[in-house]
Amino acid sequence: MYPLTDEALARDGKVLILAMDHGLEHGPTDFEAVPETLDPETVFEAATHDAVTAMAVQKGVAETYYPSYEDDVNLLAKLNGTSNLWMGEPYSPQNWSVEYAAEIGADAVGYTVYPGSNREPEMFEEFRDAQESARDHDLPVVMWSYARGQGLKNDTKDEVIAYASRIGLELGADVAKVKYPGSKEGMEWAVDAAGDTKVVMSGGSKVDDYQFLESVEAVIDAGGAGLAVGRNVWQRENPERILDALEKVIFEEQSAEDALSE
Ligand code: FBP
Repeated sequence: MYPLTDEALARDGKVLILAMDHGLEHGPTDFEAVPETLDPETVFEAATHDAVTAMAVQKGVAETYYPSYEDDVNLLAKLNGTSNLWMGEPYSPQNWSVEYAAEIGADAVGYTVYPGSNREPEMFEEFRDAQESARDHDLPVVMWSYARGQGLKNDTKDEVIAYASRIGLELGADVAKVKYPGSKEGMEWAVDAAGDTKVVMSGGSKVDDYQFLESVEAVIDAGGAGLAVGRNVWQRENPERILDALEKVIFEEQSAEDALSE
């Protein structure tokens, strides 16, 4: 397995990706909870926190806002993405090339695949090209691996999540980002199935501090590398406080309770 470049995406083998591609994936309503977050700079500021190992954004946001943050933030170029307005079978077109992402200063690339979609074959082929091109540029690859489509609707059964993380290994991702299966045991299976591919949990919609940190603690206990999170950080009025707690749970392996009590 290709070595995950620690400086690019991880610290001490652990990962905390701050994702902000929601303007494309979900639309601007995601920013209503904290209206200042409609301005991407607000989220880039949050990403300067020591706990954040990379920030995931789409091309337009990277082009416009990343130059001011390139000294303080690692860029994870989210290469593909689709809007919520699209009602077809799950599919995510590529919006920028690996070459162009590297030119802008990307430290890593991210790519969504929807195993189980009728359009899975196309997505696998497109992922192949992006993954091989990322290898040429020495950029680690994060796969957003979401089994979705036809009969599968956001399925978080243990075997589906373990299958999703395994697909990350099979197709050559350095990190597989999967939905939380709901238990530490489910996550252990996903971690084991992925072999040397690191597994991170996808944040999901906002929940209270303890519930959120408890799931992150379970991921770390299960051998997961960490988290890729958006709303559970920047939909909070004080993102720094939750990032402080995440730093304790992910990098210092503290319990959710201890991390919140300080
Ligand atoms: P959240 O932590 O806010 O769920 O963000 C993680 C993420 O993968 C984003 O990169 C992406 O925009 C979003 O989730 C997509 O989630 P879904 O396809 O389930 O709506």
